[in-house]
Amino acid sequence: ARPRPLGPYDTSEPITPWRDATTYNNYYEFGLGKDDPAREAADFRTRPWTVVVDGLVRRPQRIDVDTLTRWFPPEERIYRMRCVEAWSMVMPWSGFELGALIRRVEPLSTARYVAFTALHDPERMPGQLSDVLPWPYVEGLRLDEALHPLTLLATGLQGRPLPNQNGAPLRLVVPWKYGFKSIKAVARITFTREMPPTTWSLAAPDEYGFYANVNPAVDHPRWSQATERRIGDFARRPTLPFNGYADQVASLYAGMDLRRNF
Ligand SMILES: Nc1nc2c(c(=O)[nH]1)N[C@H]1C(S)=C(S)[C@@H](COP(=O)(O)O)O[C@H]1N2
Ligand SMILES: [Mo]
Repeated sequence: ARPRPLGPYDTSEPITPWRDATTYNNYYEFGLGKDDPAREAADFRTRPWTVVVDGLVRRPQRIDVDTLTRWFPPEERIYRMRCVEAWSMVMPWSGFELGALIRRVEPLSTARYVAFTALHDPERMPGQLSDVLPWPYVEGLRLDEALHPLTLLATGLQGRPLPNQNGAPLRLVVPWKYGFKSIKAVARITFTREMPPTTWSLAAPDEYGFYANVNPAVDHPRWSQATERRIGDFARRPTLPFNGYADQVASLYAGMDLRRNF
């Protein structure tokens, strides 16, 4: 098949091979090693799967994940992904804009943030038997970040259903932020007035902030963020502000001190 023309949100950079994208993963619910999730999540059951939408919305509801994809047919978006550990990939996600779901549930005017909660089920996610992180994994966005057209809920990768190790059946993708913001196995989406807690800022507040925008000028306390290793490449490459999406998202942070709000 002829490749589809690239859209305004796509990168034309070479796609990370399937094998790397599905065997080099961070997913602490299924182990700490990069190759643990591919093995340990192999039998994870992702159906039935209900997403609870609640908090400050006019239409709180429980939605089956297959209903979501009927409402919002997934499209492909080829995005860069930059982990805070200074490696990166190029991922062709299938997904729909989180904004489409947000508009459908009608947030109240008091809603300022969106909180995400991953599944909490230690029998199915054995990593949750260890206290390496507080469980469940939680993340959050400001409402305007959540509404940005780059922000996706992904259900597929490289034209296939999302592999379990990449966050099936539903995973957030926020390509201008470090990878840990892109929470896997989303089970609950809650609209809040206050900034919600996030797993890595709870675990290590001086290392990981709420915003976590990719920023080559702000080093992690233990390593530089100025460069990254694209998985599959040998040489390192410079890391771009907002992971190369500055034209599209920098205005969200106008007037903010991004060294303090890291
Ligand atoms: N629930 C959950 N989501 C998670 C994580 C996790 O441990 N648990 N790890 C994060 C981190 S640190 C990264 S870099 C990305 C990795 O996504 P990938 O395995 O699809 O490349 O998932 C993020 N989402
Ligand atoms: Mo990460």
